[in-house]
Amino acid sequence: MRTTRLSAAALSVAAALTLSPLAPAHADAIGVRDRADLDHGVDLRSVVVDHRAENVVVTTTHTDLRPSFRTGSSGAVYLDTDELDAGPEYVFVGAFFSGSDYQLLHTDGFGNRRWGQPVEGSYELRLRYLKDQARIRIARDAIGSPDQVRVAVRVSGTRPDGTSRGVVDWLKEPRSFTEWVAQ
Ligand SMILES: [Ca+2]
Ligand SMILES: [Ca+2]
Repeated sequence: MRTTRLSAAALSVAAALTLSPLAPAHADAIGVRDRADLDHGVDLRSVVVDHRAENVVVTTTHTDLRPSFRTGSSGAVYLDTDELDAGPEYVFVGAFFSGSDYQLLHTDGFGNRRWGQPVEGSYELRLRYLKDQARIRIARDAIGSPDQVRVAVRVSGTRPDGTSRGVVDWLKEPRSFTEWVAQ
């Protein structure tokens, strides 16, 4: 009986791996796609979270990321590092145009009214316009060296002609997190 159960479990694991090779149970990296659903170059198309030994690296890919400040392109990557404390503990905020600034902040939930003090630690934003990517690297020890992390991503932009309000795109649903990514 015991052997049978183990076989069934093993088969089930094998089936799961076959069906979703990109999302094993204890992934240290995941990729999540988002639809082309925004009429602006900042339109979020995918997010990759890579939980490395020393850093958490989050790469966002967009439809058409451009260096001009007129795009108004920016992003907020919320990081959930503690399952027992509801919501995100950190947020990385930055503009995605050339020469822009960025910062890693403490937060107590979503929305800029919840944002708190800047985090002391090593982190950086690199913009790769030829690949339409923003790459965020955060040292694990800057965010309390978590065993696992998950993210929620919000991007926004403005129209060059200034005739319409800003546009916003979340990864999947607003304020929704990816799966946990273990180190
Ligand atoms: Ca999108
Ligand atoms: Ca939390």
